[in-house]
Amino acid sequence: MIGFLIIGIIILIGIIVVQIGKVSELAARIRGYKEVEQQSNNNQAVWCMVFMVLFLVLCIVSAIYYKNDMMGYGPHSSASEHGGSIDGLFNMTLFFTGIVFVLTHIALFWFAYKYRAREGGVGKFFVHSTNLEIVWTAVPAVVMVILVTQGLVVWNDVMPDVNPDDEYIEVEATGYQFAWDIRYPGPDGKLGTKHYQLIAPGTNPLGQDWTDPKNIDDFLPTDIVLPVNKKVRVRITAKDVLHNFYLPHFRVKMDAIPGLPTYFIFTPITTTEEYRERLSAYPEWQIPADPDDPSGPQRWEVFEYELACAELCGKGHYSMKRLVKIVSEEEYNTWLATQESFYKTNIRGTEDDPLGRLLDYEIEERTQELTTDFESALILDDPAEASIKLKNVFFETGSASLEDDSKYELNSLALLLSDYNDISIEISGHTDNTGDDQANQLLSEARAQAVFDHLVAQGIDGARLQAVGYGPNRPADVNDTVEGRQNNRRIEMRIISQNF
Ligand SMILES: [Cu+2]
Repeated sequence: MIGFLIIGIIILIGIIVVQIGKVSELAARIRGYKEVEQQSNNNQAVWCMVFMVLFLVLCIVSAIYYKNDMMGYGPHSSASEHGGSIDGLFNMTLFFTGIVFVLTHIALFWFAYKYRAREGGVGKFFVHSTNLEIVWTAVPAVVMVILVTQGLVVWNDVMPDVNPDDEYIEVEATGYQFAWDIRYPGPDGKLGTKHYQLIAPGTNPLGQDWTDPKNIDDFLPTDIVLPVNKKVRVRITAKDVLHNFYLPHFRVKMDAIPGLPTYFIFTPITTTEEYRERLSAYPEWQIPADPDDPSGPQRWEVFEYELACAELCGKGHYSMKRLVKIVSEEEYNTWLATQESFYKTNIRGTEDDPLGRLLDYEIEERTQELTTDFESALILDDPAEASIKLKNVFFETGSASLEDDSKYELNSLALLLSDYNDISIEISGHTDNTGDDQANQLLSEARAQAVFDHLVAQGIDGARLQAVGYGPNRPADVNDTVEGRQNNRRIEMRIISQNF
């Protein structure tokens, strides 16, 4: 409806303009063309001057008005180390182009005013002016040289790759229609290899090669979290069309090209919290973030850095957003610790898994835990008081045959016993109280014996080991919950003698 009204109004205005034209034509016929034309030329010349002044004033006023929303001004000084030099370059370019902008507009409209058509006016005609040509060639050339040289200086400053001995975090960003996959290298600090033929939507979005150990700990987080004041190298690539990795607050912008990895190196210097603090001083940011909830948090309180795609890559282009969080080193490490590797959460144990074993760091963690338990028992006045649960020894249900995964814990225990070769231990089997007592008793004995046999097979002297079964008689937990019963079914060890 409103659309029709607007079209109607436009048609009416058109008719009015045509009618006014006809009226002035008639008036001209009455008064004489010359006089009307002169009057019209004078009017238009004055309007040109009015337009020029209004236009320039509007440009300057709006630039000042929106200053605090523009990168590089107000609260938006760069949040990265190199960003300042890019802002400087931008300001220098703006300075020169600003002068040209104002002067050419003044000249354009002033000439239209000054040299408007007049009765008997004749244009000055000249064929050639060497001086003029020198001036309009030399002045832009000098300005261009200044801008390009400065640009090169900044480019060389911003773009060099990392040195091999630099300390930096490498992160990978892969753009696709319409999102980013972010990959972190995990504890080994190295991103694993990929191959496009391994890409499988859902199960292997990046085509990681699971036989490469560097891939095993790589993780794909939702947000980009980075520690402040640490150099970051972003590997940038794309899976389908051109995208562009754009972090406006950090003055980072680099094309993501399928088949041609690019990179950008930057050092964030302002945490998200500090940036919010900065914004909080500006009235534009002291308004409710949600206009429908005036008592809710203010704009500055919910500010987040973001990653956007700056390439028009398709109809979902606008949705390629990821949050970027700059935090303290400490918070970063806490966050890192909560991230699970993609392999571990999505691949392990599936048919795509070529490995089927514990990861090195998990073995390391388990060994560490057992060693700590063992060594803290040793320093007790009576080490025999401490029962050490072998948390990672598992049996097949109802049987005394060890599951394959138990070997890691038992091998660690064997190593400990070789290190502390003056120690004898008791290995005890325990069950819950479900089922027949006699059967439970036998099962606990058989399981303790299985551990005994495994240790002997590892080269531990059987004389240092005692296998005992306690059946359900020494519960570690209650027997009326699933969890409690599970805690009761266990293998424990106890240091029973030590010959110093
Ligand atoms: Cu895109």
